[in-house]
Amino acid sequence: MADSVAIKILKKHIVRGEPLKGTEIGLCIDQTLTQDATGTLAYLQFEAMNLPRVRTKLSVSYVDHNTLQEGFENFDDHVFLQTFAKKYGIFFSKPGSGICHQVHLERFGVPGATLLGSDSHTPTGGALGMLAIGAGGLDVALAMAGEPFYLTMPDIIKVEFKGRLRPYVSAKDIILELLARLTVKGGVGKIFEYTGEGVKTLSVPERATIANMGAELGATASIFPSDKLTKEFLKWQGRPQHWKEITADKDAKYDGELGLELSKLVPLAARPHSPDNVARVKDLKEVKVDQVLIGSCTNSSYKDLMTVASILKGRKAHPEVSFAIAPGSAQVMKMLAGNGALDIFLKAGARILETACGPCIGMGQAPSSAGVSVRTFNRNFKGRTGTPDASMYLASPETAAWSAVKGYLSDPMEIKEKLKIPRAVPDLEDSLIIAPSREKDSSCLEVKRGPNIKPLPVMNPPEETLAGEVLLKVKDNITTDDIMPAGAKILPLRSNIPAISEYVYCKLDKEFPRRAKEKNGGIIVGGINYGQGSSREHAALAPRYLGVKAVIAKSFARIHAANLINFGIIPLVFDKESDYEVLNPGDLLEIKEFKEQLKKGSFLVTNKTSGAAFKVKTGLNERQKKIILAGSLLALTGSGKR
Ligand code: MIC
Ligand code: SF4
Repeated sequence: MADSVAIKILKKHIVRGEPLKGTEIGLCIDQTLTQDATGTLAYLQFEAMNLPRVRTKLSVSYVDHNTLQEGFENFDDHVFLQTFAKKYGIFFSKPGSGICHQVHLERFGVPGATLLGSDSHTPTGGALGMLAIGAGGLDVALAMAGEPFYLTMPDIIKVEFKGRLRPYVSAKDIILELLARLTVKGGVGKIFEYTGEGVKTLSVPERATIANMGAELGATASIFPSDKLTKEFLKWQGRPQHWKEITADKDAKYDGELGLELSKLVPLAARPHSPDNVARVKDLKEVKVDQVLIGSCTNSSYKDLMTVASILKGRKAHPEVSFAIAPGSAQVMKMLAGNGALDIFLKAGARILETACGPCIGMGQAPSSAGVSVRTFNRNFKGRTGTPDASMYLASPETAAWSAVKGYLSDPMEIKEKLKIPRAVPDLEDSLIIAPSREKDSSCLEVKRGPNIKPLPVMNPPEETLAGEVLLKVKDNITTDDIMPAGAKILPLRSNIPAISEYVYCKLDKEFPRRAKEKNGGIIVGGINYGQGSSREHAALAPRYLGVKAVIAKSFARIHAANLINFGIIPLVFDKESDYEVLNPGDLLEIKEFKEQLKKGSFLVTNKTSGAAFKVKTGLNERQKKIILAGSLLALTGSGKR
């Protein structure tokens, strides 16, 4: 049988079901990663499973999101994570070590392995030829406990690259082109597998940029072959033994395919407020820029930052541009310091930021009022910068650096000189990565928890009649940033569900939490692709804490739908999309004989306010129905009862 790279890895890891289109499969997970903003909950959930140690081949706990220590909360969380990691057999990557996806690529990723991470950009690992998937913290906790990870068998789409990028056009422009063609929902239920001659011209960090922003397409994963360039990268990382060749068979079958001629691409940018709102940089030259930020898990590799250094050498940032650079890892930072690039940045007038997510998640660097910010990041959702009326453009490091110099969004193809990127001299840096305790019995080790770490809420099973008011009606493509915003003020509450629930939907409707509590919970109505974006399970758990019982939408994003089910909120899909139009906030909805109707998977909903009735369905399988009936996945596994 001729297989794709994805199918080869899937076949080695499927422990439940068959790789048949549309059916549920259970995957054995080799590696997990968590980051601090989702990690504390994931580990509290793992703890509830009462196991002495993780059962994966490798688990890593990163601190990269909540690194601003304005109060005791974030540092307390770091201490919890570090002491937890030591006790339960998990590597701990300290703040300053770098952004989880960049560090994982450098130090831990293995071709052919499966990786599950409690961060939606985990698919970055696909650059190494691993099957890397983002999920909610509870799914990652279960994977650490040795349980399979369940998902609906995705379609495998072949993306064939032909030709080679021209100078000053980069991997970011490739993925922006795909976003322009496919939109933010174009990848839902799909794995993109990259093939073709063009792939051989892209190094692992360039592949990582593309795999990273597969998340913006809504894809389950993105995967590249593990070839000579992968071998070179791993050798360079001092891990040649981790390489093995994995390429697609010649006649491998795919569920769909598309092609891209790399030599035809030009620099692109995603305009506010969606990563698929793409235009040619050349056509945006009137846009005056107030801020340029280079970094994030999309574009902070050695290659990216040396490209920036080559452009900035002998040049200065425009005096009216606030310019900052955040290298992706301590390793990258050290190499930049060693080869003079840091010096170039400083001379160009750049501020050097910590090796962390930083401004990408609203931890500082909020733009000025109505300011224009050009960033090499992956998400430009409204308000994500921290400034509600700011405009964010997503672009390549080349475009960002050149725009910083010019003061306007500027096409780097205008630059006449050749890019000069010195070959990297390996200079590994692991001093911020702490290995777990090797003791066989670590039961005596203490996990330290500060007062911000609150126990998980208890979630009760559903009632016979599911009834509630429409608490909120929202439009298409609602993001988890809309549902549960991040930023320096709210992120420190990630370990405290009662406190963070006060911010649910606060940017769209400040009164939502009060109303939800007053009405004793209720129902949310949404449009297409509800819950796109991050994997934060807080976007399900906090609404659940406020009493939300169901979300009725036109369609859902994969990770958020799974998170809703895990926390006992039923995701329901309109049978007829036109029924969305006639629902109003405040309508009282009722589903009688809920359990009976759940068995069938379709429900009759009565609108007690208008007197009308309409049908909704759920694609839930038997396993997921059991979770809903138990009240939550933790309750089902017996670890949610106290
Ligand atoms: C993001 O980029 O939105 C985040 C912050 O990394 C999230 C995770 C989180 O909300 O903690 C993600 O992408 O999953
Ligand atoms: Fe961090 Fe931004 Fe990457 Fe999310 S997208 S992991 S916040 S750098």
